[in-house]
Amino acid sequence: MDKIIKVANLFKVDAEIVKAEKYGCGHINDTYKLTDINGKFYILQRINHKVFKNVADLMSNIVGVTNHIYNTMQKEGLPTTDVLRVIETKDGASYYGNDDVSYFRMYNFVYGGVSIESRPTLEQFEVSAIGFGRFQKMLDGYPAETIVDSIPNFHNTVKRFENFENAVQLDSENRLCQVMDEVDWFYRRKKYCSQVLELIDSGEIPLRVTHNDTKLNNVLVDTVNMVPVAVIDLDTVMKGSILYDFGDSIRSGANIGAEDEVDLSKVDFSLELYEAYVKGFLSEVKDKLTPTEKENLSFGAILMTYECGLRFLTDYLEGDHYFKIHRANHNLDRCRTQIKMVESMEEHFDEMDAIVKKYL
Ligand code: ADP
Ligand code: GN1
Ligand code: MG
Repeated sequence: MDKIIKVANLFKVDAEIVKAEKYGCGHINDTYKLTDINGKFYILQRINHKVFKNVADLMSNIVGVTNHIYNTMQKEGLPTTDVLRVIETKDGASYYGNDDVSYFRMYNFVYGGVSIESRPTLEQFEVSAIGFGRFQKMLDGYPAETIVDSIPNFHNTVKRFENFENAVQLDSENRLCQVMDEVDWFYRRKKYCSQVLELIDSGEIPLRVTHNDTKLNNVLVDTVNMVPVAVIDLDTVMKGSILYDFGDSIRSGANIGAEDEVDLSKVDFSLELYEAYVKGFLSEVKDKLTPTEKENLSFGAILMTYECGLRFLTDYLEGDHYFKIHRANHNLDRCRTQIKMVESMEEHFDEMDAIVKKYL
């Protein structure tokens, strides 16, 4: 941790950083909670440079978006203490590092809320939906042309399927024989991949500035006063469909079990949780949705869950080099929960649509 503390003190902190500890459960970056000599906290992240290849562009996206949110909240007279902000280095840069030493950035520590990792209560999930819905509204009108794609084709499920097919063909780790059933399962649903992309291409679904990684633990919630505090993990803010943001929240939060639960009898899609999210999200954004977006909202949940399962399986086949793993078969376990979730959503699809209609 000495090295982390040394790096931390290169940033514009109020007082000397004296403690650093690993923090959070993200799958991509290395996150540290820092404490300065007066007991104040900060967040330092080692940016995953294999995933985010152009750190300068990535950070310019994040600085732009966080400034926009801060300014909007200030103009509206809303409290700004817990707004996510980039803390510069003492040299005035938004990040520190290079290819050799890796890349670091600092954020203020958001005190007012916590990450819920999985199994939210109905109320917590509704609050998370309000948080993501407000975030979406706040980005309405943000100049999309200033945002660089931090991961090109992030939610291009057709491309994701091609990557998956390559991994199957290469079978570089000799794991294919263990996952033939899962591979077959994804092939049987290949038609899902192009459905939203075709509607985007035909102009029926607009591209907006979206978060694209609206996992439950990426919104910090005040679980005492039951209010959303801050949307974090802004690495993937890019042009995208609102169906992606809605869908990924359902994928991660409307599960009665954890994303990596091994016992699949503990994993299932919950219509009650779905309803709680739909209620919160639509209370914020329903007025700006187009008819085609409304029609496809429920499918967005299936698509994002299918896509994430496909990505976990691809990573498993390629030797687990993308998502952080903490045990053998971790990505395979994650893939299997996504499969179970999709199957359950397919069974309940008409009820999901009825819930959307109820809150429109
Ligand atoms: P990853 O891309 O690896 O998911 P995140 O930016 O989501 O990284 O950070 C990982 C976790 O660290 C989050 O889920 C959250 O619990 C915590 N975290 C990140 N930033 C902050 C912050 N500014 N204040 C408080 N907690 C944070
Ligand atoms: C990653 O970074 P984190 O843990 O919030 C991933 C998401 C996946 C998610 C699955 C940049 O999210 O796309 O849906 O894991 N983020 C990136 O848990 O790939
Ligand atoms: Mg995260």
